[in-house]
Amino acid sequence: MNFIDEAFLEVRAGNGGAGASSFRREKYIPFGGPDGGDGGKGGNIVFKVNKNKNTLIDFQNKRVFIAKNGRPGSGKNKSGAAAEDMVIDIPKGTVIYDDFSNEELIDCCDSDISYTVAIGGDGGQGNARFKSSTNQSPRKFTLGFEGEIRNIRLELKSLADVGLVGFPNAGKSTFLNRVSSARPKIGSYPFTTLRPHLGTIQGSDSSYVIADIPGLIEGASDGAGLGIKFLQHISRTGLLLIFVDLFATDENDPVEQIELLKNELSKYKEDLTQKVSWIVCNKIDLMQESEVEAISKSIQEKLGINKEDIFFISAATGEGTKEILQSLEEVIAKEREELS
Ligand SMILES: Nc1nc2c(ncn2[C@@H]2O[C@H](COP(=O)(O)OP(=O)(O)OP(=O)(O)O)[C@@H](O)[C@H]2O)c(=O)[nH]1
Ligand SMILES: [Mg+2]
Repeated sequence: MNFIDEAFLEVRAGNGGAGASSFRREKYIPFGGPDGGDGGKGGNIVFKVNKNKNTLIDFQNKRVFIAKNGRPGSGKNKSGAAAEDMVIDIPKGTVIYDDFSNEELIDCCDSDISYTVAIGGDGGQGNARFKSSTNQSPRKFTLGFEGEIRNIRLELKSLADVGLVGFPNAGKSTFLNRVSSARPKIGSYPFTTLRPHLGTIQGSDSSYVIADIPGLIEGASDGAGLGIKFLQHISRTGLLLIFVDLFATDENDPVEQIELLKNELSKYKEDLTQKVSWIVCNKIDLMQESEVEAISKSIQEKLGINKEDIFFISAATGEGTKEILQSLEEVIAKEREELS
């Protein structure tokens, strides 16, 4: 399945139905009054969160959505029927923007609410409404109003609790495979992961979601590699795990990797270095214990990062992963408690 996280749509609410111009015609009543009914309202365009959806793929081909028009009014003072709303299902975490002004219209976090984005036009008035003391038989009626037309952009931002960031090959996907039932592809080449993957971790008391996103490289904020657009998926996570490849084949030592990554994170529009982040040094199975000690020290000293915020693991063997999960569960539980 392809992961589509952006879509451009044109939505057209329905037009209102026209009012009717009609006169009562009954046997033995020669001058029946006006009895044209009003037109019905056009359908709204409504977005609704559907828990079973997790991508915007449905919108890849279908880009224009048109709600039905209201029915016209008719004689005998009958109003036209209002059109039903057109309801469009979207995944939780979709943000809707006006594509012209770029204004954020709606942030669809809540699954129980419908979000109206374009309003259907009101129906026109039938001639019965125009009857007055001076005009007993008006022919006048009005047409329905046009429905709103909007060009919108949908952007999907995952609602994960934890985001994994790191250079390609650092072992982010290996980690997610190990700790959750998500199965992102693992490969010994850079950019194995081309789209975000979400994994649910079942803790002892609660569960939480980790997002694995494609690797970042130096210059990603200027478009290098796959760029930084995937950072939108972790812009809502409370916590970042910055993955360091202890066995990186290029020359970047752990301290340099962290500096480079933080630099790219700081260039994202919502400066992501403001988030709580922990350092996860991966692939300790390939290292000597003394090397690990030295690396931990230099991260603490050179970057001023607390010892408790640095983890050493092997995603491949599972060593150290339990400790991270435990710490994650604790802080997430605390965070949720504060929010509730
Ligand atoms: N020895 C060892 N190898 C590991 C470990 N974790 C990952 N690897 C290997 O490192 C390579 C990259 O792993 P991935 O999990 O695909 O890395 P990634 O960070 O998801 O990479 P991208 O998706 O390209 O960003 C694979 O060949 C893994 O088998 C580890 O703890 N120890
Ligand atoms: Mg990967």
